[in-house]
Amino acid sequence: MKKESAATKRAKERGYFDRGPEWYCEFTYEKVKGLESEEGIHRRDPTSVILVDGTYYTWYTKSYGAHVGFGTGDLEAKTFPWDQSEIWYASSPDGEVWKEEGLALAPSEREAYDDRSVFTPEILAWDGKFYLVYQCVQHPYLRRTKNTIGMAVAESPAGPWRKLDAPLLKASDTGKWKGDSDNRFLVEEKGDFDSQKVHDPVLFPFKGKFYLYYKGERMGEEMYMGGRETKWGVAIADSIEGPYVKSEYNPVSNSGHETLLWPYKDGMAALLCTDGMERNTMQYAEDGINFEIMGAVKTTPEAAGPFRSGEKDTPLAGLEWGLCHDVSTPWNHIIKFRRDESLKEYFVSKDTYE
Ligand code: AAL
Repeated sequence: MKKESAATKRAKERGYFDRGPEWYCEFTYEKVKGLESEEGIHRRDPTSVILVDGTYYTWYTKSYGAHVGFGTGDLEAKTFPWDQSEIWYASSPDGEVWKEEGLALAPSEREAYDDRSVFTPEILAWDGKFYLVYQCVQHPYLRRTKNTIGMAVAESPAGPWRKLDAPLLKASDTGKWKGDSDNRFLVEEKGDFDSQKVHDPVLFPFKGKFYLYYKGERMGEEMYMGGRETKWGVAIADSIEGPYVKSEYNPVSNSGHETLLWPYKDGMAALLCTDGMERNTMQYAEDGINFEIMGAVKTTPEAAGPFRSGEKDTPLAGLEWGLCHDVSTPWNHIIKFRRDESLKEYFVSKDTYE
């Protein structure tokens, strides 16, 4: 009886050699005019790209000036590139040349849940209206600050935007800090995967309801096999403005950082990036909850917002191109990614022989 290694058994169990390259791709990147790196300004975390009456639109985090981090003693000091941010939007006739149109959302008046920063948006065009979901921070912004997710609604991409009165989603109330120092790693109890932060919201109409996927960050966060302890969750609502109820199956990923999902057939496809043992894997969940690994890629666009083409007959049709950010330079800026098809020639498909 031929002996089999664990790797061979695993490949057989998971059907590695029964599949073609349909879940594999690489990416190319290019600068886009109008959103290039600009001294003194951060532009990052772009939304998906939507096409409205022949024009492309995206929304993104915009902030001004350098950040100084925490612990300065000045509660007004900018902590992160995404602190004291606004959400701006841009339009394009072709996805290549972009025009910064202006402000979409600013933080609210002091004391509001989003009075410090509004950032990391995502967009959904639904039933003739436009919905932005985004991260909110209420002053002061400390290491232990818990953030929320907000929603704003408009009749047009140009706004005006109406913010909901209360956050759409909050971090879970399941952890317990240890002591009073502003150290987010000192905990009595870590709590759930989203016990400190709910980040990177993205909203889909799905199976007759609304699915709000998001990244959770945990109090007392640690580093495991492939990076930070960041996982995705989903909250589900019957109506688009909520209430959103977190799935009892959360977390729905064990890895990943910014959310990157798109509809495929009757389910949800995903590409996990940056953190965790399953980073750089393509995943699919027919039910939108139970994701299975479908493939692995070399690299991923960071904080990607794919063009929402509506195509969903092939696994990567929803990932043809889009915008993402480049945070490798002093001033974060937005670039374009494109799925690289040229590699297909390296895959010898079965019908090549016949
Ligand atoms: C982004 C996102 C969230 C984080 C920070 C700004 O890429 O993951 O928004 O808070 O980084």
